[in-house]
Amino acid sequence: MLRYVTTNPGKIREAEQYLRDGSVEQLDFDYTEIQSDELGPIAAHGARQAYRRAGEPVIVDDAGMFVEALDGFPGPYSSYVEDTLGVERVWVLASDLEDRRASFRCVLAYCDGEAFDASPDPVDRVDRVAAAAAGPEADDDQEPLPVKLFEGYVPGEIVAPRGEGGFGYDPIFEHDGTTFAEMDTEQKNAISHRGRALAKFAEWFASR
Ligand code: ITT
Repeated sequence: MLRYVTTNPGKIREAEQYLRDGSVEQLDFDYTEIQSDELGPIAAHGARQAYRRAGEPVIVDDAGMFVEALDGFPGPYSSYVEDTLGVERVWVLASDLEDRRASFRCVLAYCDGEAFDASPDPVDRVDRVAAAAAGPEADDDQEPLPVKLFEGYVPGEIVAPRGEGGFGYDPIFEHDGTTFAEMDTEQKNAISHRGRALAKFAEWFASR
């Protein structure tokens, strides 16, 4: 059984459209998020931790909204900013900007304890936490758990909140005139960062 490791049921609703027939189940495990300016290492570290916990194939996804004129803020800190500032105040901050271009990005990390072929999608082989714990005397030949990464991106614009669907930043993210919160799951998946990453993953996973 494939476990989608998240505390966010919204992610599961989206993932189920790609991984049907009860092949994926939520594992509500709040893995420790390392701090990084990039989503990939955060997701990869979460996948290693979750795999060690579950002992079964796992998917972890790390996502965020990046506002261009704010140098990508909140980006990898989207979760912290949603919990502290709140999404409406992110809009208030951005409403002063002339350039309101933004994007959503998602990196989906898969780990089942086995090795992978390289490309086309990157394989994260650097177990940063284990390396830091082992210190400078670490044995460089020791293979960390490989994690396969699948990325998705969607451009859009930050707008005043609209819509009741979705979760997180969806009400303030508009793509082609419609916010993600005004779309149903199928419409959002067809264009979203997570949908794109899931489509790549589902195709690869089917042949694994
Ligand atoms: P897990 O870490 O347990 O999976 P989370 O919701 O914290 O749950 P992320 O760390 O990936 O997931 O999300 C970072 C933030 O970005 C968080 O505030 C989410 O609400 C938001 N977010 C992620 N994907 C989103 C999406 O598709 N639409 C809107 N907001 C999203």
